[in-house]
Amino acid sequence: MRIDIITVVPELLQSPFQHSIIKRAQEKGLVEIHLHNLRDYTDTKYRQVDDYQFGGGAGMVLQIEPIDKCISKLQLERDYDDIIYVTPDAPVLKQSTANSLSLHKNIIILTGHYKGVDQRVRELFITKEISIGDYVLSGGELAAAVLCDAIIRLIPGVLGDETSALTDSFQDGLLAPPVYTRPAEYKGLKVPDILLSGNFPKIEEWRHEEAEKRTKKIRPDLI
Ligand code: 6GU
Repeated sequence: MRIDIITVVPELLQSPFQHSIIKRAQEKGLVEIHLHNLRDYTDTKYRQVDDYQFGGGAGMVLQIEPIDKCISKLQLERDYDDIIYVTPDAPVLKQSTANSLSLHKNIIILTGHYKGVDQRVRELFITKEISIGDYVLSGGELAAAVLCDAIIRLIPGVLGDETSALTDSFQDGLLAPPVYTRPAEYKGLKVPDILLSGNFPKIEEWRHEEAEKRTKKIRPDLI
């Protein structure tokens, strides 16, 4: 899979992809991530890519021309399955969205900053809009990092144990059950006996029940 990210703050997107699972996914050749600085696609003085909004109001808006130039250049080189704009005024990211995006070959992610992008960008180029939750971040870069992480870990071969993504919270519509490791007792707090029993069908049953209990308590909206 190839992911092209268009941003005015590429620095914000460097570290998130340089560690752990996402780093190894790139080393294994399972994903390529390319950052594009929107300011490289303008000839204007001071490399300005934003301007005041028509009609007045606080906040700058990213202009269509540099975005057009950047996306058009990328589209000359390959076809894209989706051109995604990350923005708080969009449907919220779900595990099912990440699942289907992980099957794509090439995607572009456009990140907004300031007040967002000129509406015509959304109408002309964007095929999918995604928010990562009901709160506002100062820019779309961290949201793009979250989205990429959610997608990349699902690409076959990225996680060592192929089944581990399948037992994530949300994969079956439930939160994950509690997990424990050694020691079996710590300051009087014991690991549930069932997990030490070696009875794997019973353990699976227990985990499912705990997942249901947890979901009912913390996220009843998921039931
Ligand atoms: Cl995608 N961008 C920004 N700026 N804030 C957000 C968001 C995105 N998703 C939730 N809040």
